[in-house]
Amino acid sequence: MTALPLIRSAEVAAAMASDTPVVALESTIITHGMPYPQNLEVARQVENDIRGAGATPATIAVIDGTLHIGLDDAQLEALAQAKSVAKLSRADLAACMATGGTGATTVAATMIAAQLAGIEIFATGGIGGVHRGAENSFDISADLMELAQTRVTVVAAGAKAILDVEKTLEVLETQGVPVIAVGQDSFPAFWSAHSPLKAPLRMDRAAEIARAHHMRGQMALPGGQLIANPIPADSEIAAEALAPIIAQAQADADVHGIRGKAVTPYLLQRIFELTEGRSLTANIALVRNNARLAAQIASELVTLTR
Ligand code: PSU
Ligand code: MN
Repeated sequence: MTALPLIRSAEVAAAMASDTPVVALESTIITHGMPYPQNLEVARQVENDIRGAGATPATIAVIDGTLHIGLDDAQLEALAQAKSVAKLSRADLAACMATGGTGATTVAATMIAAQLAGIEIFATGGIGGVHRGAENSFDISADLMELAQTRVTVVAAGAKAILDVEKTLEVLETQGVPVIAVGQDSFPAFWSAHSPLKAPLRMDRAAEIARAHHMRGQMALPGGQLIANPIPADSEIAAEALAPIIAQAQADADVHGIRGKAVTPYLLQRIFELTEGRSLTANIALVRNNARLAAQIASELVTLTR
């Protein structure tokens, strides 16, 4: 039998060998979520935020058929500059690897890769969810079903208003995914700290989040937790300011017949244009904030499992 083509970077392998905390990072946010060169700066910054908080970053991507757990700077740069890199979710990951392809991993695919590599905590910006109009399009991100079956805790800034947030929370509840707001009762709305919806659960400390993750493992419950960490107040954009912009982006997507995997990247790019870059500034602040919290959770988890 041939071995699974999975390689840990030297930094990640050393961290895991010495039982120190590791945080997984996705790569679709680099290739499809932000424009070059900010995407490269952010990828580096987020890695350094995690190192600064005492953990080791493991950015995940498929390069020439190999699943890489941790990228070096040249690999990060190549991904950040690449045009037309595949966006890999659960459905595409194995096929890409089997055919020697190169692709960026979404939340769902990054969770699968993290679990294969033995990494339990993952930081990102926003997860995919139930799109507006899903009652007609059936567009529901595979990220939600992944959270139900793969035991990785994902730190995100809630769900963005390009999604139907209420339906997204309903699907997560049906799938048995704990949704935990950090330090507040409301479910955060990505670019804004608060949405009108109450989060099902609330925790105020990284140690509690780590304990809940560990408890699920002890109970052999499959699936992860969604940690909804609000954007720092000084970086948020008011929901009222964004509402018309999101409506415009959605209308443009409909006019241009954008479907399937292209929907999320299209909306993100359109909102970036319509806010003249303000959406990106906020996005960067919240991803870095999530990375720091994920590093703390990973550190707490190490003390529980050592
Ligand atoms: N939301 C963001 N930024 C992103 C994504 C979502 O704010 O970059 C990416 C993530 O990789 C996520 C994916 O897993 O989009 C979801 O895509 P889809 O809706 O096609 O499942
Ligand atoms: Mn979709």
